[in-house]
Amino acid sequence: KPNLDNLQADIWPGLLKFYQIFYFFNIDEVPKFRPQLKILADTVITSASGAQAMRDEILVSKSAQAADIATRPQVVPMAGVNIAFSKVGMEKLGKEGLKDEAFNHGQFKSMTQGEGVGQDQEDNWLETFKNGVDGVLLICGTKDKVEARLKHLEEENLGSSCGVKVAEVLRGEDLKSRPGHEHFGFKDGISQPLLKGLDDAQAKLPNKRHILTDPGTIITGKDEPSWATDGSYMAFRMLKQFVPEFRSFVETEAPGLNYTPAQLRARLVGRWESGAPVQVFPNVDNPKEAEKNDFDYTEDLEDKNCPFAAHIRKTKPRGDLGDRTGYDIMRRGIPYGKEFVSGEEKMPEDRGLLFVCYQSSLAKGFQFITKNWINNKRFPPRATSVDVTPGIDPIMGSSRMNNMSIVDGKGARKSINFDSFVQSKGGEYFFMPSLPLLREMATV
Ligand code: N7H
Repeated sequence: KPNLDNLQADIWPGLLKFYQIFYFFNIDEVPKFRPQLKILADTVITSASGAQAMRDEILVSKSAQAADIATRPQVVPMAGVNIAFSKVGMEKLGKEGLKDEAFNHGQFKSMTQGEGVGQDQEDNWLETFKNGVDGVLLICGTKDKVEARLKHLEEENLGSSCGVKVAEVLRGEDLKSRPGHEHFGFKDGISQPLLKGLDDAQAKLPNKRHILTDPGTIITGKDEPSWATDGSYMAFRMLKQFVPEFRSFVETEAPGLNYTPAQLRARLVGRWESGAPVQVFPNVDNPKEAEKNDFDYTEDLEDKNCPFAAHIRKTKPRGDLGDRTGYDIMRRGIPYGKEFVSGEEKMPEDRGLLFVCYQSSLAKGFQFITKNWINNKRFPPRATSVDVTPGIDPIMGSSRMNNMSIVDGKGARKSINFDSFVQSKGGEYFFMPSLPLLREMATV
């Protein structure tokens, strides 16, 4: 069980994010930065236990984060801060020896240079991420407080007199008209691994999955040097979403598949826009069951309700793999850019997801899911027993000219083709150290 005073909060239980700033930086002068890092570790960084206390105080209404905008005034203004470092950043601060190969190669190499994980187009990457960054500060909470916190940090602990130089600042915000949803229109953040010893009470609640995940899947422990205990690898990805393109694709394809556009959309993701799982509610959305997560695919061998390639079946195959855990990620992203308005022309807006996930091994987390599941047309393997090739995840599949298998509204098996609706603008792999490790890095 991790020490909650040592663990940074975004890993678990998660920093609350109505608004978030990602402050990417490079360390120019280590001796000047070290004392600032000490101050950050001692007085600024939010620990898991600190966040738990904040949550109790802040969320007057249990459902405030997901609830309608009208309930927002119940949220007390707040800001939480976490910090993570790339391989180069860790080394500058004297910590070598983390074992994760993808982390050590960096994301640019892993995702663009043919190591088989993804097919990111180098041209679409922000220069900042091509060049690499040493670290990132995550500042999360309510807008005014988060902006004020950044201003304060820039005056006190960041900047040239503190040995750091800003590389890129990205801002994400919960969608105003549909809080808790992402740009394609779907409720996000419903299904997360529940950690043994930490989430046991949650796992007993109605609608939750009762399966508990070993915390070692998300939080680093025995497979890394002892100084890395109570940390986690963080994969950050800036993922641009082509929303008008996604919507018009669905409108065009739905009639030929004997579905309404809403039914087809639900089958591409595996949940309706409300969040209700299409596996359990195949015909119409059921917003009352938006949070339902205690379902499985075992009884749906012919994938009539939920296509094998649907985003959530690809990324979390549940019973398709006999419910083996060990390949879980803790997702902590936030949308960026303006909300879609209907009637919008194609491509006017840069909008998408500032995707973040935590895991104790990128090889078993982000990289594994991307390579072996999302972009593997034969996954999940159970499909082969009914002679079906599932195809590529329609939400995250990275290549051009993807296709997936889908049973249409009249029960006929069909195949649909699509270019990806999400484009990577780059990112980086980071390590998020425990608070004691931050203090060690701050002192030599
Ligand atoms: Fe995904 N989307 O809007 O379609 N995702 N995702 N994701 N995703 C999920 O269950 C989305 C991405 C996972 O436990 C939901 O909380 C979009 C990457 C996993 O059943 C929706 C993007 C990776 C789950 C979306 C994106 C994953 C999941 C349903 C990028 C990993 C949990 C809400 C722009 C490599 C599955 C929910 C489970 C759920 C969407 C990216 C993985 C709506 C738009 C890169 C593991």
